[in-house]
Amino acid sequence: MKFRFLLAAFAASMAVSAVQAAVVDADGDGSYSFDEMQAAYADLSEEVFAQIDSDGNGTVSPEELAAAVEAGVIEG
Ligand SMILES: [Ca+2]
Ligand SMILES: [Ca+2]
Repeated sequence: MKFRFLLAAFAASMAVSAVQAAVVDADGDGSYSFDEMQAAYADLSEEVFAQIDSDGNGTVSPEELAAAVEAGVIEG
């Protein structure tokens, strides 16, 4: 049971680090702007970006990015 939990946590951390490798926070502000996202996803549209930016503050946090990948909105 505990092993299963550790395995799931490990898989989750792997997924997050893969996402962080795909998108580079070029200005180092801790979140991903449309330009930063588009550098990793060349065909990203503003509609999809707005969908990923679930709190609508204009930037994508690592959590929003991970959620979008998990939901299949974008590839990790
Ligand atoms: Ca940034
Ligand atoms: Ca946001």
